[in-house]
Amino acid sequence: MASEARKREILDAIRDAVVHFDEDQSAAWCRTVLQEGLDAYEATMKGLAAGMDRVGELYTEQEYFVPELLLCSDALYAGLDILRPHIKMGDALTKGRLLIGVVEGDIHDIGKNLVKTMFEASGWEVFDLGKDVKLDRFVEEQKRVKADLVGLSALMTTSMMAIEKVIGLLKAGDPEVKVIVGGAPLTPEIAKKFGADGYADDAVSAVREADTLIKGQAPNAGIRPQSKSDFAF
Ligand code: B1M
Repeated sequence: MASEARKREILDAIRDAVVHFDEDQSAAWCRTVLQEGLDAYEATMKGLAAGMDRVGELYTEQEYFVPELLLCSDALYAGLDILRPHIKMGDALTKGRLLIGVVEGDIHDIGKNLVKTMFEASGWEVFDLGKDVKLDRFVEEQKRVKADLVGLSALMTTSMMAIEKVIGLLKAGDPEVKVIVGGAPLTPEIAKKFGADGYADDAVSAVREADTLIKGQAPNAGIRPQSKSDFAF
């Protein structure tokens, strides 16, 4: 097992590979994670996602622009492809079916894909509608799939307004449907105001929240204040 210093070195190298949009290095260091027995989820969050946090800062500082963001995303995915099959959830949680997508007007799907990965790693069956999903499509697909839970993601203050509309449409069609929401601009308070049943600020807590929700708690019972990760505007 790697020492703490070696672990830090590996996580920093993954983060830097994402920041410097170096796909080869990202993949190589993620292979090192597996070879040296580090936790794949920790490497995803503290290496790959941490890199994307730094990229967000560079974008805000106008050091990076949209083309760099896209290249950094490619580097993140090069590493995630290697780590994803090794991500496991430790707890024995309730299994169910999740329908998930990023709402209309929003093409940010990295966070949604991490949430999807954690649900799959926990044994859930996931129906992924992708990104920039038309509001009606959530309703149509939910009628078809009859998932235990619908997950809505948004990364922008503008696009998150669509979440309230989707929840309204979903609940008009089926008042019993349970909806969990997340994404950097959302908070537990906004989630509650939009009529969501659950909220989570990261992929692991999303699975835990889902567990609480489908065990038959009252609407909004799952929503409680959580710490927000940094969200740079
Ligand atoms: Co852009 N972008 N982007 N972007 N982008 C942000 C979001 C922004 C905050 C950057 C900034 O200004 N500082 C800003 C939004 C500002 C606002 O809110 N108003 C922004 C902007 C403005 C834009 C464009 C408009 C830029 C332009 O074209 N001028 C454009 C939008 C186009 C559109 O969507 N219509 C745009 C485009 C892009 C790229 C395509 C280049 C790229 C996305 C690539 C991709 O996703 N495939 C991109 C990126 C990479 C970012 C930043 C830098 C990083 C986002 C990210 O992937 N984070 C972002 C800045 C930032 O966030 N600091 C930014 C890493 C990821 C792991 O975290 O997504 O938060 P996150 O997911 C977390 C949690 O939020 C949570 O769990 C996840 C894992 O822990 N979570 C859930 C997410 N969904 C959940 C669902 C749940 C539960 C939890 O339940 C269902």
